[in-house]
Amino acid sequence: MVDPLARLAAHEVSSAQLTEAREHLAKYGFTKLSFIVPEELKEAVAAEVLNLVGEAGVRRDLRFAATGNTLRRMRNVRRDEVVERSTVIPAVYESEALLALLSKVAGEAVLPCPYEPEQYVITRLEESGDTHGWHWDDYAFALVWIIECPAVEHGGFVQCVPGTTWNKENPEIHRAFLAGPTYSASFVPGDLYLMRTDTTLHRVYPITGGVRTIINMGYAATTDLDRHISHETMDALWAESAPAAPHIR
Ligand SMILES: O=C(O)CCC(=O)C(=O)O
Ligand SMILES: [Fe+2]
Repeated sequence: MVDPLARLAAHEVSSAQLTEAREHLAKYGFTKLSFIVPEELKEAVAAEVLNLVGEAGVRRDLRFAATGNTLRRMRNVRRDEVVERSTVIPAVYESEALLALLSKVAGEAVLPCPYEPEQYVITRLEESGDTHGWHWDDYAFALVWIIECPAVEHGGFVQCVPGTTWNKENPEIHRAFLAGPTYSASFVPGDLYLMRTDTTLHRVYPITGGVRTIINMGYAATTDLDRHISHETMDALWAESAPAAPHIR
């Protein structure tokens, strides 16, 4: 079998593709990036994700005051469990070849997240009403790999409001909606997208059928390394056993 990471190092993308992606990211807060890795690597990552989510996933059903009490109803596998049980995913996350391509799309350095629990997480939406509700992320970028996804009739598509910022004490997400247009994008298994997640309010539309499985790889911008970042929503989200409604006010 060909080593999927060797394939990644040799993977070529055109400067036209990178330029188009950079412009889309700057305008819409996200860009589809399905060309950024070879198909063999997508297959290897998908195989590890599906294996992990079957073995180690934990159901969550939480609301967070820090994002205006929006819902997280999902199954997750945390970063530590991924590291223990897989080989390809941790290596891909740190791949210099991938980081260099992402940095070209972002127009600035895209760096591994200094806070390990936020480096990657697997999320599966599997029951009617499951959703990753409106939120911003703690770090600047997310690379999301779509492994399984229902047809749009059953929800599961991504919505976002670029150019918005997160005040954790007073999130005012309704004001963020009024600040600019909300964009919606659907993806299919095998797609990847990059989002500027600290300044793009985003969610996954609730599903009414099918299964949606992704792995989200979180990355930092240079400015994230200098400022203090609190991790309360993510720490609660990925806690060992989901506590009863920890953040409801
Ligand atoms: O599932 C997605 O497409 C987005 C996931 C997300 O926003 C997150 O994990 O923070
Ligand atoms: Fe997010």
